[in-house]
Amino acid sequence: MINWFPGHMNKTLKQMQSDSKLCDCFIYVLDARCPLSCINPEFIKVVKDKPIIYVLNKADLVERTDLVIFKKYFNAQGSECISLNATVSGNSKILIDTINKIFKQRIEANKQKGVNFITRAMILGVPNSGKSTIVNNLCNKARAVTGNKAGVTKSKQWVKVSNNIEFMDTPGVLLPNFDDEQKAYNLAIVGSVKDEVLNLVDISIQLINRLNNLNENILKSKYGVEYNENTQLINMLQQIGKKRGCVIKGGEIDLERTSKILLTDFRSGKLGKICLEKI
Ligand SMILES: Nc1nc2c(ncn2[C@@H]2O[C@H](COP(=O)(O)OP(=O)(O)O)[C@@H](O)[C@H]2O)c(=O)[nH]1
Ligand SMILES: [Mg+2]
Repeated sequence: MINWFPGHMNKTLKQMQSDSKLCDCFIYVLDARCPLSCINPEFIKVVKDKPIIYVLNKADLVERTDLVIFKKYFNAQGSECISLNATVSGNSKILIDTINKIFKQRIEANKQKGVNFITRAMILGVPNSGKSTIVNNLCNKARAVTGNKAGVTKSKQWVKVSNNIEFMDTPGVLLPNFDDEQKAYNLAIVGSVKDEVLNLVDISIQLINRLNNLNENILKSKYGVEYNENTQLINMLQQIGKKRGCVIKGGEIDLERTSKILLTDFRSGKLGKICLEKI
């Protein structure tokens, strides 16, 4: 369904594996609307020995109960997990606190020796998960690139986000492999895959299907579209189009335009706080 080049992914993974040697920990930014779909299991294999902090970003777009469930899930794997609305200035500071908590012993041992130990982190995640927003949030937009450090690969630059924490300046962008079609669709729905390479009608049908399964009232209350088990999903999309005035000559519904409206409504939270995954 989605064009993806395994060769390209292998190259990215290799680069990240090599970059990961320069880092003490990883900040894996996930879209809270489909956290598991955002995870590339290959990455976890290549960096298994260092702490990963999972960030359920865009927490403002899902219910608290969903955040609690995913937090428990990642904690059970021995990882820290925080939820975040990175668009609110100051919120991302919780990441600094979490990193300091993980490396507390090492930081304090160094302090006693009079050394300000710098902890380095790589921020990574699928496109559009909020990586840049988080970094800008922590840097108050004035990105302080600290430049090369002795003993650190010259080509890497670091962004200072607190007095003892630096992020690798280029966030890692890694899509999961799309073997799991449902996960691929979730990513397309939340906007992690460029819309240009997608069939938006196909993606919208998938969204309608998920919404029907979650709660039939979502589409009913927003567009007045009723669902029963005999309803064809394409008919529901047509009804939404009719409701939203996406009619072309001859009374035909412009499904492409309808799909864009539906996806935009979902992505901006206008359909409510909705998590696409259940565990
Ligand atoms: N609602 C909401 N939107 C967010 C949040 N974090 C980022 N965004 C938005 O998501 C989009 C992608 O963010 P960006 O930082 O560019 O993602 P990146 O591709 O991972 O660097 C932007 O429009 C952000 O404003 C959040 O916590 N909540
Ligand atoms: Mg970015």
